[in-house]
Amino acid sequence: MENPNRHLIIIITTLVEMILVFYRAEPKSYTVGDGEGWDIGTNYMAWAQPHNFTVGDVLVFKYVKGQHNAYEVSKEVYRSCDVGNGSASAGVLEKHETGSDEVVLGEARDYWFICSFQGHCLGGMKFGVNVTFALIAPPNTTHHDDA
Ligand SMILES: *[C@@H]1O[C@H](CO)[C@@H](O)[C@H](O)[C@H]1NC(C)=O
Ligand SMILES: *[C@@H]1O[C@H](CO)[C@@H](O)[C@H](O)[C@H]1NC(C)=O
Ligand SMILES: *[C@@H]1O[C@H](CO)[C@@H](O)[C@H](O)[C@H]1NC(C)=O
Ligand SMILES: *[C@@H]1O[C@H](CO)[C@@H](O)[C@H](O)[C@H]1NC(C)=O
Ligand SMILES: [Cu+2]
Repeated sequence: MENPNRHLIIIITTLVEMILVFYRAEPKSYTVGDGEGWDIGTNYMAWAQPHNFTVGDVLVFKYVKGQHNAYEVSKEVYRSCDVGNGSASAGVLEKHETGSDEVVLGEARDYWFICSFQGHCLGGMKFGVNVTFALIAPPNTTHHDDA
């Protein structure tokens, strides 16, 4: 005998799953370094590490304009802290220098950030983030029919 509520249950379950998916996908804004902002003396790799960044999230760099900057760079420049002549071919992809930079993580890839002021990158103003699609790990709904 079929449970008359079966279809209702399926509809509710589907709605709940959709709500969860949209909730997970909602972009978040992160202030780099939290209350410390973007400055010398903070371990930014340690700051970034526990976060799961997803496409659409925003990084906000807060610092005194003219004393720091936030360059998005290649992995090589992140490693070496050497921005060369500062061009794209030297590995500098984007320059943010307003003191309140909102950087949208628009793609699912690695992003690398440094401050290009002399000694600041070597002093720790550098980190990378792995940005993934919000839906890359949906609830495990693997079916076993084809086993
Ligand atoms: C990040 O993802 C991992 C693995 O899916 C999870 O264990 C961890 O709780 C997540 N961290 C945050 C801050 O959501
Ligand atoms: C900047 O340096 C790169 C190599 O790092 C070079 O390919 C490029 O031509 C240089 N650009 C300018 C404008 O000097
Ligand atoms: C992202 O993850 C890959 C694979 O785990 C790793 O090789 C890479 O260094 C990570 N990038 C960052 C910015 O942590
Ligand atoms: C999903 O569940 C199946 C069976 O329960 C398991 O073998 C598989 O490893 C799970 N996948 C993930 C990503 O957890
Ligand atoms: Cu700096």
